[in-house]
Amino acid sequence: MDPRQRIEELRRIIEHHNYRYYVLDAPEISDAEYDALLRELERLEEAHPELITPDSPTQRVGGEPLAAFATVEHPLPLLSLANAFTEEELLHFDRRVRELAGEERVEYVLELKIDGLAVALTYEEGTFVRGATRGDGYRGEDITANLKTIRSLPLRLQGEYPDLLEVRGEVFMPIEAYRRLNAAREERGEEPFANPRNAAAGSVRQLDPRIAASRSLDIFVYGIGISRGREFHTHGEVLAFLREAGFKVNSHYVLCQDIEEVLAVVRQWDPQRRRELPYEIDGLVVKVNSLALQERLGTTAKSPRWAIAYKFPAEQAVTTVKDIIVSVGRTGVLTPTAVLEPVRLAGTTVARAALHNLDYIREKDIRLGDRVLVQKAGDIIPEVVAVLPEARTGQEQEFQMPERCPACGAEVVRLPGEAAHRCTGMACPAQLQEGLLHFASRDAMAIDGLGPALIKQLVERGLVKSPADLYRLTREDLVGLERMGEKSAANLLAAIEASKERPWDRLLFGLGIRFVGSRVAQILAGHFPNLRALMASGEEELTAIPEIGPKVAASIRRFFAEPQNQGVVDALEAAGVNIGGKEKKEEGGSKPLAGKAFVLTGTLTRFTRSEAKELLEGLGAQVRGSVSAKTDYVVVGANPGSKLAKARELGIPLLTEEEFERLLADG
Ligand code: 1X8
Repeated sequence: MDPRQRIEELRRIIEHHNYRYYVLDAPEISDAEYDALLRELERLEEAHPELITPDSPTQRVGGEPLAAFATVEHPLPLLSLANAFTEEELLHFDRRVRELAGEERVEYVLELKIDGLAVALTYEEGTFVRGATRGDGYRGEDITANLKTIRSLPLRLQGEYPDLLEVRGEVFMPIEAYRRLNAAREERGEEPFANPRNAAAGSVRQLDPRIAASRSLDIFVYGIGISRGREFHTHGEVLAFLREAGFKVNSHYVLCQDIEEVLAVVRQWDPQRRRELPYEIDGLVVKVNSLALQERLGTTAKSPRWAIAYKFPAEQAVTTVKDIIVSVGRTGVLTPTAVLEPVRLAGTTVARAALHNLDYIREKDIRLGDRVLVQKAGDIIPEVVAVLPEARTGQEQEFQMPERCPACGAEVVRLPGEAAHRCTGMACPAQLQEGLLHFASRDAMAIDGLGPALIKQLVERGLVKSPADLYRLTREDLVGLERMGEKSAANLLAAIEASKERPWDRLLFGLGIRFVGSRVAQILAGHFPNLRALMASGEEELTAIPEIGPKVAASIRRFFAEPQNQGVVDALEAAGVNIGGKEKKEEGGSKPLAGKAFVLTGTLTRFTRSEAKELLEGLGAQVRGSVSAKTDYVVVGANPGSKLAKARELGIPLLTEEEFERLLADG
């Protein structure tokens, strides 16, 4: 068969099975059969790259990460909905609609309000061409690449469709996927998302579509913004059309003859029933069914007059604050938590409530022993809504933040303008894993092979209590750890040994001083001959450096004033780590590439990407992730990506690996 024909056929078949699986939840073939079809298509497209089209199912998971999201102007604004919190307010909405319409009775469609992220999807001639976030309603971000990774989103429409179609919907993360994602994040020592909504928003805002692809996002569509070439008369008709076109439309919508019927259905959505859904909803949406009437009612500046969101009352309970405890997070932030007399709430027993920070506690005037009203925000994390002052006995006690870190005893500081109290100890056990990961990271000491799982083991077994302990590790310490053989142990020890010779600005960055990123560290290393000289400098000397402001200077002073941190520096120096030489670093003279911007694409044979970056930066150049008009040179290795095309388009000088080597040698 002509490959072109077979490719087309495979695409149709695969998208059909996608639809069966992801939209209808009714697969017709096994995963293995599906994979075989996809592989056949991939092979054919590999052999005939000229036949690849953006709407091919192989193109769902995009290639290169984006540098930034483009802004998209919405041709028709995405408005927010007015809210109703009581049945009374729904009746009021209905009265107003009927008044403006001059009608006795108005039909409504009642739908679920999905707690996710509003998006607009544009289809031209039935092909998905663009997806955007709501943004401020008028302008959003182009998240097409990330949306394509959602398997229930059709890349091509089925049946008869308008030539131009803009549909609206809500991207969300199913609760089960959210739980799995958070469990995996905690496992890796990453901050969990606070709720599925944030997880969905965080995933959609990833510049690398491969990350979005790994996140199990889903989408319900619920309306049309623009339809050119096809007319609809009722919202019910719109929903039926969307379903036929291949979209995932939530099945819980109900056509109601009047507001009384709406109220009856609203009452059916009790907390118990809500909890049975595999995704979160934050209310119900009531829409006028007739599109002609919608048009007549029009919109206010903020929201349509023909729709309203009914928000469920939060489930609340009254209990007592038995204690307020403080935990230290991985970044050193002290977080107070209320320990509650256990109480049943929204299907679970609640014994803790997040208090966030001291301002929050003072603002609500929460004291130990208080009777408080608690609720679940977004149905997940309990929070204290208010104190019941009438229940006070006078025995309640004001809470004080500890002055010393409960995990390590180092000084606790709160910076002006910040809500958080932080521990300043760099060997603080609460921050140790995160601190070590940063210390070993590519732009710091670049210790290859020292990843989160290994760090976790080293810390848990008490082998490493500060970054300096890394330099005391022996072969015997390492073999016997999970997934650690003789060879990897030897490699790791060699990598740790090699890191002793890093330029001292990288060590400085690796210490993890607040506000000292790698650029600030480089600037400081340009002004001080070594770490000791920096440690001995006063705030005035620091702020005399043009790029160093009072905030950074104070942070540096505070860091080195902490005995725990001085101890770590002593131990690092004793271990033989380079803390800088005697002489002040020459600036300018040896930086022949100062101010030049480089981009690397493809694989180099004689350097890893980070080596090439390091060499270039050593000569004063900047290495950027994407090509723009400001790029001076693009270094092209084997199998270059789209950056090469972009560079050609912009006429940016290209360097082969040989030319690049010569440049380094001459520099
Ligand atoms: C927002 C939402 C709407 C619907 C569901 N979930 C949402 N988050 C719906 O219409 N079923 S409508 C909407 C809006 O207009 N801002």
